[in-house]
Amino acid sequence: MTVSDDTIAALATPPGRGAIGIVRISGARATEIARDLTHREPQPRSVVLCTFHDSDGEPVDTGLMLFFPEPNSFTGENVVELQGHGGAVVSEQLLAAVLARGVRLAEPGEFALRAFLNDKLDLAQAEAIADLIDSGSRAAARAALRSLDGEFSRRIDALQAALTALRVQVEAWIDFPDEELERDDVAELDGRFANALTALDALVGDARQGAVLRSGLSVAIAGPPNAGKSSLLNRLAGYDAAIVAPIPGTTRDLLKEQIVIDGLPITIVDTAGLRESTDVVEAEGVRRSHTAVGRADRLLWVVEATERVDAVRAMLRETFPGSPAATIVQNKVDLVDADAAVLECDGVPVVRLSALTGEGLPLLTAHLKEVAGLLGEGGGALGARTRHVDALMRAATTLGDARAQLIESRALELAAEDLRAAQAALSEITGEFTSDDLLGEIFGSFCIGK
Ligand SMILES: Nc1nc2c(ncn2[C@@H]2O[C@H](COP(=O)(O)OP(=O)(O)OP(=O)(O)O)[C@@H](O)[C@H]2O)c(=O)[nH]1
Ligand SMILES: [Mg+2]
Repeated sequence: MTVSDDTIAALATPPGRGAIGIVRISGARATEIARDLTHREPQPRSVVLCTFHDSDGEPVDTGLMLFFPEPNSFTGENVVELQGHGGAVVSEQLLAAVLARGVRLAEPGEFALRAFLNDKLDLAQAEAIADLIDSGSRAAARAALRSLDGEFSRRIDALQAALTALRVQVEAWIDFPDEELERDDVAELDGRFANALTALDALVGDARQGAVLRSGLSVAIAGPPNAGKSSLLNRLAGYDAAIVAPIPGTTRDLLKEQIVIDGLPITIVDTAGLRESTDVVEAEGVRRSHTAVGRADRLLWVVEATERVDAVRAMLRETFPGSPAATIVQNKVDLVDADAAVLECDGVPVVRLSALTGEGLPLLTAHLKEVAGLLGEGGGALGARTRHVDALMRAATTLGDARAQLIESRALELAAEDLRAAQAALSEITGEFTSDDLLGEIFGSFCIGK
Protein backbone atom coordinates (compact mmCIF):
# COMPACT_ATOMS: atom_id res chain seq x y z
CA MET A 1 0.00 0.00 0.00
CA THR A 2 1.39 3.35 -1.00
CA VAL A 3 1.06 6.40 1.16
CA SER A 4 0.09 9.44 -0.91
CA ASP A 5 -1.85 12.67 -0.56
CA ASP A 6 -3.68 12.81 -3.87
CA THR A 7 -7.46 12.99 -3.96
CA ILE A 8 -9.22 9.62 -3.79
CA ALA A 9 -12.79 8.45 -4.25
CA ALA A 10 -14.77 5.24 -3.91
CA LEU A 11 -18.26 3.88 -3.63
CA ALA A 12 -18.91 3.67 0.13
CA THR A 13 -22.09 1.60 -0.12
CA PRO A 14 -22.21 -2.00 -1.32
CA PRO A 15 -22.68 -2.39 -5.08
CA GLY A 16 -26.15 -3.41 -6.19
CA ARG A 17 -29.66 -2.23 -5.58
CA GLY A 18 -30.49 -0.05 -2.58
CA ALA A 19 -32.15 3.17 -1.50
CA ILE A 20 -28.94 5.21 -1.51
CA GLY A 21 -25.54 4.91 -3.12
CA ILE A 22 -22.77 6.99 -1.59
CA VAL A 23 -19.59 8.13 -3.31
CA ARG A 24 -16.99 9.42 -0.96
CA ILE A 25 -14.19 11.81 -2.01
CA SER A 26 -11.21 12.72 0.18
CA GLY A 27 -8.30 15.05 -0.49
CA ALA A 28 -7.33 18.59 -1.39
CA ARG A 29 -9.33 18.62 -4.65
CA ALA A 30 -12.56 17.28 -3.13
CA THR A 31 -14.38 20.62 -3.04
CA GLU A 32 -13.29 21.72 -6.51
CA ILE A 33 -14.53 18.45 -7.98
CA ALA A 34 -17.80 18.62 -6.06
CA ARG A 35 -18.38 22.15 -7.36
CA ASP A 36 -17.74 21.07 -10.95
CA LEU A 37 -19.99 18.06 -10.55
CA THR A 38 -22.96 19.74 -8.87
CA HIS A 39 -22.67 23.39 -10.08
CA ARG A 40 -23.23 24.24 -6.41
CA GLU A 41 -20.99 25.44 -3.61
CA PRO A 42 -20.23 22.75 -0.99
CA GLN A 43 -21.43 24.01 2.41
CA PRO A 44 -19.30 23.03 5.43
CA ARG A 45 -21.10 20.47 7.60
CA SER A 46 -24.42 20.89 5.85
CA VAL A 47 -26.44 19.16 3.19
CA VAL A 48 -27.17 20.51 -0.29
CA LEU A 49 -29.71 19.00 -2.67
CA CYS A 50 -28.26 19.03 -6.17
CA THR A 51 -27.92 17.40 -9.56
CA PHE A 52 -24.77 15.44 -10.33
CA HIS A 53 -23.29 15.93 -13.81
CA ASP A 54 -20.82 13.84 -15.76
CA SER A 55 -17.73 15.43 -17.32
CA ASP A 56 -19.75 16.42 -20.42
CA GLY A 57 -22.18 18.32 -18.21
CA GLU A 58 -24.95 15.74 -18.66
CA PRO A 59 -27.03 14.99 -15.52
CA VAL A 60 -26.54 11.48 -14.14
CA ASP A 61 -28.53 11.63 -10.90
CA THR A 62 -29.92 13.95 -8.25
CA GLY A 63 -29.03 13.63 -4.60
CA LEU A 64 -27.41 15.16 -1.56
CA MET A 65 -23.95 16.65 -1.16
CA LEU A 66 -22.30 16.72 2.27
CA PHE A 67 -19.04 18.51 2.95
CA PHE A 68 -16.73 17.93 5.93
CA PRO A 69 -13.85 20.43 5.83
CA GLU A 70 -10.41 19.39 7.07
CA PRO A 71 -9.33 18.64 9.75
CA ASN A 72 -12.75 17.74 11.19
CA SER A 73 -13.52 14.86 8.88
CA PHE A 74 -13.07 11.10 9.04
CA THR A 75 -9.77 11.21 7.13
CA GLY A 76 -8.66 14.59 8.43
CA GLU A 77 -8.73 15.89 4.83
CA ASN A 78 -11.51 17.67 2.94
CA VAL A 79 -14.22 15.05 2.50
CA VAL A 80 -17.26 15.29 0.25
CA GLU A 81 -19.98 12.67 0.22
CA LEU A 82 -22.35 12.42 -2.70
CA GLN A 83 -25.52 10.52 -1.89
CA GLY A 84 -27.30 9.40 -5.01
CA HIS A 85 -29.77 6.66 -5.79
CA GLY A 86 -28.54 3.17 -5.03
CA GLY A 87 -28.60 1.28 -8.28
CA ALA A 88 -25.69 -0.59 -9.82
CA VAL A 89 -25.66 1.59 -12.94
CA VAL A 90 -26.47 4.93 -11.29
CA SER A 91 -23.80 4.52 -8.61
CA GLU A 92 -21.23 3.39 -11.17
CA GLN A 93 -22.02 6.46 -13.31
CA LEU A 94 -21.69 8.79 -10.35
CA LEU A 95 -18.34 7.27 -9.40
CA ALA A 96 -17.20 7.44 -13.04
CA ALA A 97 -18.20 11.12 -13.15
CA VAL A 98 -15.93 11.78 -10.14
CA LEU A 99 -13.01 9.72 -11.46
CA ALA A 100 -13.26 11.39 -14.89
CA ARG A 101 -12.25 14.63 -13.19
CA GLY A 102 -8.81 13.23 -12.39
CA VAL A 103 -9.46 11.57 -9.07
CA ARG A 104 -7.91 8.22 -8.23
CA LEU A 105 -10.01 5.22 -7.16
CA ALA A 106 -9.21 4.51 -3.49
CA GLU A 107 -7.58 1.25 -2.48
CA PRO A 108 -9.30 -0.90 0.16
CA GLY A 109 -9.00 0.77 3.56
CA GLU A 110 -7.31 3.87 2.15
CA PHE A 111 -9.73 6.30 3.83
CA ALA A 112 -9.08 4.62 7.18
CA LEU A 113 -5.33 4.60 6.49
CA ARG A 114 -5.44 8.37 5.92
CA ALA A 115 -7.43 8.78 9.14
CA PHE A 116 -4.68 6.84 10.94
CA LEU A 117 -1.84 8.80 9.30
CA ASN A 118 -3.58 12.09 10.17
CA ASP A 119 -3.95 11.03 13.81
CA LYS A 120 -7.73 10.88 13.65
CA LEU A 121 -7.54 7.40 15.13
CA ASP A 122 -4.84 5.01 16.27
CA LEU A 123 -4.22 1.58 14.83
CA ALA A 124 -6.31 -0.31 17.40
CA GLN A 125 -9.26 1.97 16.62
CA ALA A 126 -8.81 1.56 12.88
CA GLU A 127 -8.81 -2.21 13.29
CA ALA A 128 -11.92 -1.89 15.46
CA ILE A 129 -13.76 -0.27 12.52
CA ALA A 130 -13.07 -3.28 10.33
CA ASP A 131 -13.99 -5.64 13.16
CA LEU A 132 -17.22 -3.75 13.83
CA ILE A 133 -18.19 -4.11 10.19
CA ASP A 134 -17.24 -7.80 10.16
CA SER A 135 -18.62 -8.71 13.58
CA GLY A 136 -20.68 -11.86 13.51
CA SER A 137 -22.52 -11.42 16.80
CA ARG A 138 -23.89 -8.68 19.03
CA ALA A 139 -21.26 -9.32 21.68
CA ALA A 140 -18.47 -9.00 19.10
CA ALA A 141 -20.00 -5.78 17.75
CA ARG A 142 -20.25 -4.33 21.27
CA ALA A 143 -16.62 -5.19 21.97
CA ALA A 144 -15.46 -3.65 18.67
CA LEU A 145 -17.42 -0.47 19.38
CA ARG A 146 -15.79 -0.19 22.79
CA SER A 147 -12.37 -0.26 21.13
CA LEU A 148 -13.45 2.14 18.40
CA ASP A 149 -14.55 4.56 21.12
CA GLY A 150 -10.99 4.38 22.39
CA GLU A 151 -11.36 2.37 25.59
CA PHE A 152 -8.66 -0.10 24.58
CA SER A 153 -6.30 2.71 23.49
CA ARG A 154 -6.92 4.71 26.67
CA ARG A 155 -5.98 1.73 28.82
CA ILE A 156 -2.82 1.22 26.73
CA ASP A 157 -1.99 4.93 27.09
CA ALA A 158 -2.45 4.78 30.86
CA LEU A 159 -0.07 1.81 31.01
CA GLN A 160 2.44 3.61 28.81
CA ALA A 161 2.35 6.58 31.18
CA ALA A 162 2.96 4.31 34.17
CA LEU A 163 5.89 2.63 32.42
CA THR A 164 7.36 5.98 31.41
CA ALA A 165 7.29 7.07 35.06
CA LEU A 166 9.02 3.84 36.06
CA ARG A 167 11.65 4.35 33.39
CA VAL A 168 12.31 7.92 34.49
CA GLN A 169 12.93 6.65 38.00
CA VAL A 170 15.19 3.79 36.92
CA GLU A 171 17.18 5.92 34.49
CA ALA A 172 17.68 8.55 37.18
CA TRP A 173 19.25 5.93 39.40
CA ILE A 174 21.47 4.83 36.52
CA ASP A 175 22.61 8.43 36.03
CA PHE A 176 23.35 9.00 39.70
CA PRO A 177 24.94 5.76 40.79
CA ASP A 178 26.31 7.26 43.98
CA GLU A 179 22.90 7.61 45.49
CA GLU A 180 22.14 4.52 47.49
CA LEU A 181 18.88 2.83 46.68
CA GLU A 182 16.80 3.17 49.81
CA ARG A 183 14.69 0.25 50.89
CA ASP A 184 11.60 2.46 50.86
CA ASP A 185 12.31 3.59 47.30
CA VAL A 186 12.53 0.03 46.13
CA ALA A 187 9.36 -0.96 47.98
CA GLU A 188 7.50 1.97 46.48
CA LEU A 189 8.74 1.09 43.01
CA ASP A 190 7.81 -2.54 43.50
CA GLY A 191 4.26 -1.44 44.33
CA ARG A 192 4.10 0.52 41.08
CA PHE A 193 5.34 -2.51 39.13
CA ALA A 194 2.67 -4.61 40.80
CA ASN A 195 -0.06 -2.11 39.85
CA ALA A 196 1.08 -1.96 36.24
CA LEU A 197 1.21 -5.75 36.03
CA THR A 198 -2.29 -6.04 37.49
CA ALA A 199 -3.64 -3.52 34.99
CA LEU A 200 -1.87 -5.34 32.17
CA ASP A 201 -3.28 -8.69 33.28
CA ALA A 202 -6.80 -7.31 33.30
CA LEU A 203 -6.24 -5.86 29.85
CA VAL A 204 -4.96 -9.20 28.53
CA GLY A 205 -8.14 -10.84 29.87
CA ASP A 206 -10.48 -8.33 28.21
CA ALA A 207 -8.54 -8.35 24.95
CA ARG A 208 -8.44 -12.13 24.86
CA GLN A 209 -12.21 -12.28 25.29
CA GLY A 210 -12.60 -9.84 22.43
CA ALA A 211 -10.26 -11.85 20.22
CA VAL A 212 -12.29 -14.99 20.94
CA LEU A 213 -15.56 -13.18 20.14
CA ARG A 214 -14.02 -12.08 16.87
CA SER A 215 -12.54 -15.33 15.64
CA GLY A 216 -14.62 -17.86 17.59
CA LEU A 217 -13.76 -21.30 18.86
CA SER A 218 -13.36 -24.40 16.74
CA VAL A 219 -14.48 -27.65 18.30
CA ALA A 220 -14.06 -31.20 16.99
CA ILE A 221 -16.41 -33.95 18.16
CA ALA A 222 -14.66 -37.30 18.01
CA GLY A 223 -14.76 -40.68 19.71
CA PRO A 224 -15.60 -44.33 19.17
CA PRO A 225 -18.39 -45.30 16.75
CA ASN A 226 -21.99 -45.08 17.96
CA ALA A 227 -21.14 -43.00 21.05
CA GLY A 228 -23.61 -40.30 19.99
CA LYS A 229 -21.29 -37.76 18.33
CA SER A 230 -23.70 -36.86 15.55
CA SER A 231 -26.57 -36.71 18.05
CA LEU A 232 -24.52 -34.21 20.06
CA LEU A 233 -23.82 -32.09 16.98
CA ASN A 234 -27.55 -32.04 16.19
CA ARG A 235 -28.37 -30.99 19.75
CA LEU A 236 -25.85 -28.15 19.66
CA ALA A 237 -26.90 -27.03 16.19
CA GLY A 238 -30.58 -27.18 17.14
CA TYR A 239 -31.64 -29.23 14.12
CA ASP A 240 -31.00 -32.57 12.45
CA ALA A 241 -27.83 -31.66 10.62
CA ALA A 242 -26.24 -35.11 10.76
CA ILE A 243 -27.64 -38.57 10.15
CA VAL A 244 -28.04 -40.51 13.38
CA ALA A 245 -28.43 -44.30 13.38
CA PRO A 246 -27.83 -47.18 15.77
CA ILE A 247 -25.31 -48.61 13.29
CA PRO A 248 -21.64 -47.99 14.17
CA GLY A 249 -19.86 -46.25 11.32
CA THR A 250 -22.82 -44.08 10.26
CA THR A 251 -20.82 -40.88 9.82
CA ARG A 252 -18.08 -40.97 7.22
CA ASP A 253 -17.56 -37.41 6.02
CA LEU A 254 -16.73 -34.47 8.21
CA LEU A 255 -19.78 -32.33 8.90
CA LYS A 256 -19.33 -28.71 9.91
CA GLU A 257 -21.87 -26.51 11.69
CA GLN A 258 -21.58 -22.91 12.87
CA ILE A 259 -23.38 -22.02 16.08
CA VAL A 260 -23.40 -18.98 18.37
CA ILE A 261 -23.57 -19.32 22.15
CA ASP A 262 -24.16 -16.01 23.93
CA GLY A 263 -22.29 -14.16 21.23
CA LEU A 264 -19.48 -16.69 20.96
CA PRO A 265 -19.24 -18.12 17.43
CA ILE A 266 -18.33 -21.81 17.50
CA THR A 267 -17.51 -24.01 14.54
CA ILE A 268 -18.27 -27.64 15.33
CA VAL A 269 -17.03 -30.57 13.27
CA ASP A 270 -18.64 -33.97 13.61
CA THR A 271 -16.30 -36.79 12.62
CA ALA A 272 -16.43 -40.47 11.75
CA GLY A 273 -16.18 -42.81 14.74
CA LEU A 274 -12.57 -43.80 15.23
CA ARG A 275 -11.89 -47.48 14.72
CA GLU A 276 -9.82 -49.77 12.53
CA SER A 277 -11.82 -50.34 9.39
CA THR A 278 -11.32 -52.40 6.25
CA ASP A 279 -13.95 -50.35 4.42
CA VAL A 280 -11.97 -47.86 2.29
CA VAL A 281 -14.58 -45.10 2.63
CA GLU A 282 -14.78 -45.44 6.37
CA ALA A 283 -10.98 -45.66 6.66
CA GLU A 284 -10.69 -42.36 4.76
CA GLY A 285 -13.32 -40.88 7.10
CA VAL A 286 -11.25 -41.99 10.09
CA ARG A 287 -8.14 -40.40 8.59
CA ARG A 288 -10.04 -37.13 8.13
CA SER A 289 -11.29 -37.33 11.72
CA HIS A 290 -7.70 -37.29 12.93
CA THR A 291 -6.92 -34.24 10.77
CA ALA A 292 -10.01 -32.41 12.06
CA VAL A 293 -9.02 -33.11 15.67
CA GLY A 294 -5.54 -31.74 15.01
CA ARG A 295 -6.96 -28.48 13.65
CA ALA A 296 -9.49 -27.79 16.40
CA ASP A 297 -9.05 -25.52 19.42
CA ARG A 298 -10.94 -28.02 21.53
CA LEU A 299 -11.65 -31.72 21.33
CA LEU A 300 -14.92 -33.13 22.66
CA TRP A 301 -14.24 -36.82 23.08
CA VAL A 302 -17.62 -38.57 23.26
CA VAL A 303 -17.97 -41.94 24.96
CA GLU A 304 -20.79 -44.00 26.47
CA ALA A 305 -21.70 -43.07 30.05
CA THR A 306 -20.67 -46.54 31.15
CA GLU A 307 -17.02 -45.94 30.16
CA ARG A 308 -14.51 -45.33 32.95
CA VAL A 309 -13.15 -41.82 32.54
CA ASP A 310 -9.69 -42.56 33.94
CA ALA A 311 -9.17 -45.24 31.29
CA VAL A 312 -10.49 -42.88 28.60
CA ARG A 313 -8.20 -40.11 29.77
CA ALA A 314 -5.16 -42.40 29.66
CA MET A 315 -6.09 -43.61 26.18
CA LEU A 316 -6.55 -40.00 24.97
CA ARG A 317 -3.10 -39.01 26.18
CA GLU A 318 -1.61 -41.94 24.33
CA THR A 319 -3.61 -41.65 21.09
CA PHE A 320 -3.54 -37.84 20.72
CA PRO A 321 -0.38 -36.64 22.43
CA GLY A 322 -0.23 -33.40 20.44
CA SER A 323 -3.97 -32.86 20.23
CA PRO A 324 -5.82 -29.78 21.47
CA ALA A 325 -7.09 -29.65 25.02
CA ALA A 326 -9.83 -32.23 25.44
CA THR A 327 -13.09 -32.54 27.29
CA ILE A 328 -14.52 -36.00 27.83
CA VAL A 329 -18.25 -36.18 27.18
CA GLN A 330 -19.95 -39.13 28.85
CA ASN A 331 -23.04 -39.42 26.70
CA LYS A 332 -26.28 -41.38 27.17
CA VAL A 333 -26.53 -40.56 30.84
CA ASP A 334 -30.25 -41.34 30.48
CA LEU A 335 -29.38 -45.03 30.21
CA VAL A 336 -27.45 -45.22 33.48
CA ASP A 337 -28.19 -44.38 37.07
CA ALA A 338 -26.45 -41.00 37.09
CA ASP A 339 -27.25 -37.31 36.67
CA ALA A 340 -25.87 -34.78 34.24
CA ALA A 341 -22.80 -33.12 35.75
CA VAL A 342 -19.47 -31.45 35.16
CA LEU A 343 -16.59 -33.31 36.81
CA GLU A 344 -12.87 -33.45 36.50
CA CYS A 345 -10.53 -36.36 36.06
CA ASP A 346 -6.88 -35.59 36.66
CA GLY A 347 -7.02 -32.21 34.98
CA VAL A 348 -9.35 -33.25 32.15
CA PRO A 349 -12.90 -31.88 32.39
CA VAL A 350 -15.72 -34.39 32.06
CA VAL A 351 -19.28 -33.46 31.11
CA ARG A 352 -21.99 -36.05 31.66
CA LEU A 353 -25.06 -35.52 29.50
CA SER A 354 -27.62 -37.04 27.20
CA ALA A 355 -27.63 -35.95 23.58
CA LEU A 356 -30.93 -37.78 23.20
CA THR A 357 -32.90 -36.01 25.95
CA GLY A 358 -30.87 -32.80 26.05
CA GLU A 359 -30.18 -33.24 29.75
CA GLY A 360 -26.88 -31.58 30.68
CA LEU A 361 -26.57 -29.64 27.40
CA PRO A 362 -26.47 -26.25 29.19
CA LEU A 363 -23.56 -27.58 31.25
CA LEU A 364 -21.65 -28.27 28.05
CA THR A 365 -22.35 -24.88 26.47
CA ALA A 366 -21.34 -23.10 29.68
CA HIS A 367 -18.19 -25.21 29.72
CA LEU A 368 -17.36 -24.25 26.12
CA LYS A 369 -17.78 -20.56 26.98
CA GLU A 370 -15.46 -21.03 29.91
CA VAL A 371 -12.72 -22.78 27.92
CA ALA A 372 -12.96 -20.01 25.31
CA GLY A 373 -12.09 -17.57 28.08
CA LEU A 374 -15.50 -15.95 27.83
CA LEU A 375 -16.95 -15.16 31.22
CA GLY A 376 -20.49 -13.99 31.65
CA GLU A 377 -21.83 -12.23 28.57
CA GLY A 378 -18.41 -10.99 27.53
CA GLY A 379 -19.24 -7.79 29.41
CA GLY A 380 -15.74 -6.29 29.61
CA ALA A 381 -14.51 -7.64 26.29
CA LEU A 382 -12.59 -5.25 24.09
CA GLY A 383 -12.50 -5.56 20.33
CA ALA A 384 -9.05 -7.05 19.88
CA ARG A 385 -7.11 -9.31 17.61
CA THR A 386 -4.60 -12.07 18.19
CA ARG A 387 -1.78 -9.64 17.36
CA HIS A 388 -2.95 -7.38 20.21
CA VAL A 389 -3.11 -10.26 22.68
CA ASP A 390 0.40 -11.36 21.61
CA ALA A 391 1.77 -7.86 22.10
CA LEU A 392 0.12 -7.53 25.52
CA MET A 393 1.55 -10.88 26.61
CA ARG A 394 5.03 -9.83 25.49
CA ALA A 395 4.63 -6.58 27.39
CA ALA A 396 3.60 -8.53 30.49
CA THR A 397 6.60 -10.86 30.23
CA THR A 398 9.15 -8.10 29.77
CA LEU A 399 7.56 -6.01 32.50
CA GLY A 400 7.80 -8.99 34.85
CA ASP A 401 11.46 -9.38 33.83
CA ALA A 402 12.12 -5.69 34.50
CA ARG A 403 10.64 -6.02 37.95
CA ALA A 404 12.78 -9.07 38.73
CA GLN A 405 15.96 -7.38 37.43
CA LEU A 406 15.34 -4.36 39.58
CA ILE A 407 13.89 -5.77 42.77
CA GLU A 408 15.80 -9.04 42.96
CA SER A 409 19.11 -8.30 41.23
CA ARG A 410 19.29 -4.48 41.36
CA ALA A 411 20.35 -4.68 37.70
CA LEU A 412 19.27 -1.17 36.71
CA GLU A 413 20.45 -1.20 33.09
CA LEU A 414 18.77 -4.51 32.35
CA ALA A 415 15.58 -3.33 34.04
CA ALA A 416 15.58 -0.16 31.91
CA GLU A 417 16.07 -2.26 28.79
CA ASP A 418 13.13 -4.52 29.68
CA LEU A 419 10.93 -1.52 30.41
CA ARG A 420 11.77 -0.13 26.99
CA ALA A 421 10.85 -3.45 25.39
CA ALA A 422 7.53 -3.52 27.26
CA GLN A 423 6.70 -0.05 25.98
CA ALA A 424 7.66 -0.98 22.44
CA ALA A 425 5.31 -3.98 22.58
CA LEU A 426 2.44 -1.78 23.76
CA SER A 427 3.08 0.81 21.08
CA GLU A 428 2.72 -1.87 18.39
CA ILE A 429 -0.95 -2.04 19.37
CA THR A 430 -1.72 1.64 18.95
CA GLY A 431 0.66 1.87 16.01
CA GLU A 432 3.26 4.44 17.05
CA PHE A 433 5.95 2.26 15.56
CA THR A 434 4.61 0.06 12.83
CA SER A 435 6.13 -1.31 9.67
CA ASP A 436 4.61 -0.44 6.31
CA ASP A 437 4.10 -4.16 5.72
CA LEU A 438 1.89 -4.43 8.77
CA LEU A 439 -0.08 -1.32 7.77
CA GLY A 440 -0.57 -2.76 4.29
CA GLU A 441 -1.81 -6.03 5.76
CA ILE A 442 -4.20 -4.35 8.20
CA PHE A 443 -5.72 -1.75 5.90
CA GLY A 444 -5.62 -4.00 2.83
CA SER A 445 -8.21 -6.25 4.46
CA PHE A 446 -10.75 -3.39 4.75
CA CYS A 447 -13.51 -2.98 2.23
CA ILE A 448 -13.18 -0.43 -0.54
CA GLY A 449 -14.63 2.94 0.43
CA LYS A 450 -13.71 2.56 4.12
N1 LIG B 1 -30.25 -43.44 24.96
C1 LIG B 1 -29.48 -42.63 24.27
N2 LIG B 1 -29.16 -42.90 23.01
C2 LIG B 1 -28.38 -42.06 22.32
C3 LIG B 1 -27.89 -40.88 22.90
N3 LIG B 1 -27.13 -40.22 21.98
C4 LIG B 1 -27.16 -40.99 20.87
N4 LIG B 1 -27.92 -42.10 21.08
C5 LIG B 1 -28.18 -43.17 20.10
O1 LIG B 1 -26.96 -43.80 19.78
C6 LIG B 1 -26.96 -44.21 18.41
C7 LIG B 1 -25.75 -43.63 17.70
O2 LIG B 1 -25.90 -42.23 17.64
P1 LIG B 1 -25.05 -41.33 16.66
O3 LIG B 1 -25.28 -39.94 17.04
O4 LIG B 1 -25.31 -41.73 15.25
O5 LIG B 1 -23.60 -41.82 17.07
P2 LIG B 1 -22.19 -41.45 16.38
O6 LIG B 1 -21.20 -41.38 17.46
O7 LIG B 1 -22.34 -40.26 15.50
O8 LIG B 1 -21.95 -42.76 15.52
P3 LIG B 1 -20.99 -42.93 14.23
O9 LIG B 1 -21.24 -41.81 13.30
O10 LIG B 1 -21.39 -44.24 13.68
O11 LIG B 1 -19.59 -42.97 14.75
C8 LIG B 1 -28.29 -43.72 17.84
O12 LIG B 1 -29.19 -44.79 17.87
C9 LIG B 1 -28.71 -42.63 18.80
O13 LIG B 1 -30.09 -42.46 18.85
C10 LIG B 1 -28.25 -40.60 24.25
O14 LIG B 1 -27.87 -39.59 24.87
N5 LIG B 1 -29.04 -41.51 24.89
MG1 LIG C 1 -22.05 -40.00 13.56
